[in-house]
Amino acid sequence: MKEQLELIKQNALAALDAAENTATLDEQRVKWLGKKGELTAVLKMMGKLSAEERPIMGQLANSVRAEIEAKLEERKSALSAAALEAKLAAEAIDVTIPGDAVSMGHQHPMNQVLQQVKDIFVGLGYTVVDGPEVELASYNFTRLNIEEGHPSRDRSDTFYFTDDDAVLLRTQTSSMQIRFMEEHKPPLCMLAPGRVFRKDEADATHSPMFHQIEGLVVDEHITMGDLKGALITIMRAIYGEDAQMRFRPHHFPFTEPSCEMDMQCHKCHGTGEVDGAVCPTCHGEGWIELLGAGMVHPEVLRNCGIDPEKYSGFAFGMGLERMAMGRLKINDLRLIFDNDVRFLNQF
Ligand code: 2NL
Repeated sequence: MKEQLELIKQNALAALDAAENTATLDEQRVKWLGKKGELTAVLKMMGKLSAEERPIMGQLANSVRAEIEAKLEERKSALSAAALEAKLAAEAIDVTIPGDAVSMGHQHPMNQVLQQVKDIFVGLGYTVVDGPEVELASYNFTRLNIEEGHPSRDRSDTFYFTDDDAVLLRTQTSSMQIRFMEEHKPPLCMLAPGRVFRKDEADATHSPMFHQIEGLVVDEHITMGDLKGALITIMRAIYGEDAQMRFRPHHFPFTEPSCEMDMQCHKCHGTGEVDGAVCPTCHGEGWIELLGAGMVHPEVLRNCGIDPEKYSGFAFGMGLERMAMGRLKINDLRLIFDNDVRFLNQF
């Protein structure tokens, strides 16, 4: 019996030493120490021993069990340490490997130009205001001295919401300036940039939605000279100190007198020719139309509760896309709205 116990001990310890994972370790535990295990089988034979032998063998059996249990514990912790080691090695992250570059977006080219223009006007003391795109015809047309029946109010040109043509998508940001004059009394100096809507088929120079920037200054003794001075200052800030401009007489219902301002063509420098051919940018004109402006019509001031005998003002309006196209040399308006990153990334 002593030999049997010695054999169990040697075999068990050797088998446990050889166990490569916790599953095998558990099988071995059952095999040697379990209810139907080798050690139990030997213990069952204890009854056959003499009274003197029994405590000696009992003690030996207990020490064999204790040794096997100790070995089990030792192997268990060795295996779990090895498993942890392997897991750590497998999941190791090299924090020094450069990451995937995140490509940063940037402001849309049109918003870049808008921001520049706003900065310049804010520097001159203008207040930038925003307002509703769904507007009343009263603010969009009537109070701007655009009478009912005027061609610009035509249903084929304007997005109306109601059958009585009272509610519409604003066709110009002037509606904001009317609202501003209702709330504020002169002196006032404001800028109204925003989206406007007209029923136009989209082509290289038209879009049913585009952006406008309008400005308005009202105070005592404001003259056409102030208008010209303001516009020349602003255009030099945007296009450079040597920018050449000209003013031409024009007509708007909401200003009197009215004018348009042209910028000398940056491509042909006013000659209308490039390499002996008609300039592709200004089509031989030598000038590019940039904005409309004028002295606020007395009727418009009166419509806003401002006394035209005491106050006068100037106003101007320009298309932001047209401005961006000129500044960034973009030849098709639709590119600005398509938002193809191959286009946007060029700016
Ligand atoms: C253009 C012309 C213009 C105005 C807008 C205006 C606003 C008020 C009173 C008088 Cl509240 N005028 N705005 C004046 C002249 C021209 O825009 O061609 N825009 C793209």
